[in-house]
Amino acid sequence: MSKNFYITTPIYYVNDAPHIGHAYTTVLADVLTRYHKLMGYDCFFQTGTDEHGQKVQQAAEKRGIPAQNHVDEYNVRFKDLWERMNIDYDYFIRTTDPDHKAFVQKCLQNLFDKGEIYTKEYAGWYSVGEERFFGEDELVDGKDPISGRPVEWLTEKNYFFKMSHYQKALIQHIADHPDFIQPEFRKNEVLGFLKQELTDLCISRPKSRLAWGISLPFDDDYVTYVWFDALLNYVSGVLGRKFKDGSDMWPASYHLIGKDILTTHSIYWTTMLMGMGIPLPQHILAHGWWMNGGAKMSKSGGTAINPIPYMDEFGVDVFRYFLIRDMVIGQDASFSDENFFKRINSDLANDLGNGLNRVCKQIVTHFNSQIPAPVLKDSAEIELEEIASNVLNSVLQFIPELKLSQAVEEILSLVRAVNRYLEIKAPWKLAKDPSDKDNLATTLWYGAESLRLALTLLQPVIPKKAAEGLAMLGAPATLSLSWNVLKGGEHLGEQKALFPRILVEKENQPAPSAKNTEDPKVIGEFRVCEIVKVEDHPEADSLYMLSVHDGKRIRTVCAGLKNSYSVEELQNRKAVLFANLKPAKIRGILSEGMFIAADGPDHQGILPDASGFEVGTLLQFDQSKPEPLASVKIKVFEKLDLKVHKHKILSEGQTLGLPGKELIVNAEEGAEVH
Ligand code: ME8
Repeated sequence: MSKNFYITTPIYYVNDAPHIGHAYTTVLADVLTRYHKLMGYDCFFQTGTDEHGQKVQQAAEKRGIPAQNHVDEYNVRFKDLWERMNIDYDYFIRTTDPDHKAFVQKCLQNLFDKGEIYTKEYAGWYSVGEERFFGEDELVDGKDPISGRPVEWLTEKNYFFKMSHYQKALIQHIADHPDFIQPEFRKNEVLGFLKQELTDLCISRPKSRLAWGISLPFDDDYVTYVWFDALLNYVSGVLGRKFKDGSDMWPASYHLIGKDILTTHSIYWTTMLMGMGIPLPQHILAHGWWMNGGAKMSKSGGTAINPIPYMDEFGVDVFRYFLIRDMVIGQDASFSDENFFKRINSDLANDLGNGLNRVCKQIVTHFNSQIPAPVLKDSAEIELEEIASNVLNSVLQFIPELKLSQAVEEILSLVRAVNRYLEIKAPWKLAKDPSDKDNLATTLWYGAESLRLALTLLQPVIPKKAAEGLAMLGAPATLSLSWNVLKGGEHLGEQKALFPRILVEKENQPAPSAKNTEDPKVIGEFRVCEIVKVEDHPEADSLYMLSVHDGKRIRTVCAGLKNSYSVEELQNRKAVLFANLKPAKIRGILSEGMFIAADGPDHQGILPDASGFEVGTLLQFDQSKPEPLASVKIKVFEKLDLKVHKHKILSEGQTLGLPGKELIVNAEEGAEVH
């Protein structure tokens, strides 16, 4: 199988400033390129600007400057943003480049000579906004069906490309290449469109109406239709370029586009290529839209969000992370501060940042900043290594399928597994007993090595932060997807707080919605219970095996509380159980639920004081109603953002307890609750 990868973004109109929508497609291409490089592919990544056509001419007119000056200034806005976002493209194409213009003219002449382009008089409803004619039956309330703006009746002679000739061949191509247009439902949309008869494509504009474009080589009174010009960038940009193995870059592996330009790519572009006898790209992938307040983010609609302030305040990588993690390719996604803060705090500050700090801090303290070599390999280590290997395999499978959001979620599941492992092994406790030194060394090495792999896998998404994290762990500079890369004796690098928590003011938080299925109030069954029996876990030194009465029955719960409480202290104590957690075997014992506990200064768990509540009571966040709850996986629980504020347990500004009676925990302000 060819290990070459040529990926493109749309070339963006230089009529306005770039926004998050543009940033998204470009980050997506960058991340995919970096993943493919990591997987050993030879890659070429092209982006650029679409500089001709009516929109751009109008933008220049509005500024009162020649179009060429306007595009020379505005394309730089995109280049600057890509530099700021650490976009490692190989070539930035501008449609005003002489090479591109020459190629467009060559293609036009070639099609004209072959009789694929003809001239005819055309009359129709013309939309200035969309730069195209619409049929009477396409208008909505007499207006442009896309932009809703007025249309005008125009009659003019124009040049047409025989697009209709290729309708059958295109349908056949889509049938023969089921993954040509992705996702599947977009392919079906195109096939649906192709059920109607295709018309021919008007590829010219009279200069009397639009002067800013590439002149037709066979009629100097006309310029080329901007889409015919723009689409050719994908080929003109790689003319004469070769991959290292000598093969041509065209056909592209992937055209990444937003769903707004699916028709131009899957119908205009493909039939143009067929007409010219050039092979079709391998895949066209249409992603959804970033929405703001329920509407597509767009400059004209006043809903565009400028990415720069987010990056200035919170950093480039966390912003890249959010874009990649929060949009499932194909679906729309909503951009809001709330979603952004939540995602960064839970995934990067809590899970990744904390895990890394925990491991590094212990290595600094107990091994003089030198990575310890693993000595033992018990079932917990075997399990963690297995999780790491499964995560790696899933990620390598998700990437070629372009399921980036899912890939990132997999990687985070490894990070969470490391945090769980650390809680079970409790290195801070092992450190207290010199006879546990081997176990401590093993625990810290396994924690560090798993986090090294997670950071390596996240590198395409957060290149700078991943490099810093890997340096903190003393990992070699060359990225490696193998296991067993960290070497005992190597020094840790500079230690820093990689992902500071974003502090969110309570009053800025939106009203909680009880319908949200990820809402802690709805998913969490926080039940007061009594510990009736305390035993050591037969297989894990750091765990207790507790028999717990939940008001209805006795359950078994495994808990890493040895560092915090003696057997006597736990006996007959009331605690709060996250009771609808999916039962899971912990080192051979089925554990049905988990206690909630605040993080103490030495990572010991501090149980809340539930003595004032009846056994069996279902606690709630302020406004939630108790209702039967389905069991949830640990992953879901870990996403809850529970914190101590004024000795109470808060989630999204709401307090856990009963109406008028709050649950109290004797932990420090801001402590995490797990
Ligand atoms: O269409 N959400 O340029 P354009 C996600 N020049 N992506 C978005 C978005 C949103 N809200 N808004 C824009 C053009 N995009 C032509 C393309 S290609 C030969 C010519 C992204 O400046 C998305 O990739 O209007 C979309 O397809 C592209 O920007 C449109 O950029």
